[in-house]
Amino acid sequence: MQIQWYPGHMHKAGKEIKEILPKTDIVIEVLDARIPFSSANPFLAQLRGDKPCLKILNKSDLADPELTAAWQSYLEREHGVRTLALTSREPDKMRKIAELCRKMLPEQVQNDRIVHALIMGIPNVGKSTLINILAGRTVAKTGNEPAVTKTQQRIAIGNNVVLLDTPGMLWPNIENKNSGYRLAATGAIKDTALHHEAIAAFVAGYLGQHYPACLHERFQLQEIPESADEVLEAIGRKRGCLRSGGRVELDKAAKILLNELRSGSLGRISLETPTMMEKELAEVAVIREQKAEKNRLRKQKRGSSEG
Ligand SMILES: Nc1nc2c(ncn2[C@@H]2O[C@H](COP(=O)(O)OP(=O)(O)O)[C@@H](O)[C@H]2O)c(=O)[nH]1
Ligand SMILES: [Mg+2]
Repeated sequence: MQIQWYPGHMHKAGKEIKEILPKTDIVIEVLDARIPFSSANPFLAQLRGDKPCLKILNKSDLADPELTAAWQSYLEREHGVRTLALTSREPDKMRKIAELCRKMLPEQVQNDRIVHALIMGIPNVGKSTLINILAGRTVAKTGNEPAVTKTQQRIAIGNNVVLLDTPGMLWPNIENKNSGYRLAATGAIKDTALHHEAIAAFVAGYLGQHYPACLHERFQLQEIPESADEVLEAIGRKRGCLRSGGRVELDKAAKILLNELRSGSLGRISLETPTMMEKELAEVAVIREQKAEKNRLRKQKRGSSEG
């Protein structure tokens, strides 16, 4: 799946983050708990350096609690990283963020200094909702549209902690093909009509492998077909998405499956694990190396033909 992010946007966001980072004590990275790898910005870790980082696994009401716990311990293996699994359904728990930020910065607290926290994350992970809950009033616009231009805000959230809301935008993990599917499946990026069926087939195949019980319960599938396309077709058949002649209307089946996944009707489902992430990162590294090698060869060839 091809997702276009303009290099100009990336460059601008990177530049803004570099400017603001020295003025901050801690980074709060908001992730989608269902896809903590795919919803992370791949360059943030690098930009952040050794600045402490609190990773919020947000929308945890929609994620598989067991996998969320696994992700938390995995992510916390990194030095300076702490995690919290949160949901806007439990605003009181969200308000613990300020307290944890201070705990992570003993020096700041000892000297009675204000803690400046930079809150970041890709569109649609629930940043604005979280900020409004922490601020105790509406300071950020929520909704599905990512705001492209936005001015920097400073928001006091109690406990002597001030939030800095990033302008510009962060892009998700797009180098990995599966991450593209997961981002589209969760609604983090727009799915066009063209990709609808492919995204739903990806989800159907994944559910067949990792959540067969959900397919049994929700769609009464007795046997789970081998291929992803067949799973989607079986779902469509069970839901009566039939054309005259008995053919399954796949587009309709796709919409049903994606809607039910996104709304949580299928239950609490996570779409990736730390093991999957490590495997995919290794695959991406190989592809990247192959591309670089091809480029080198092409340049060599050009060089020798010119010389
Ligand atoms: N289920 C669920 N939905 C959430 C949660 N937080 C935010 N949302 C929804 O996710 C969408 C995007 O939220 P928003 O705060 O605008 O995300 P932002 O783009 O990161 O600022 C909205 O429809 C919110 O209602 C959550 O914890 N659980
Ligand atoms: Mg927002």
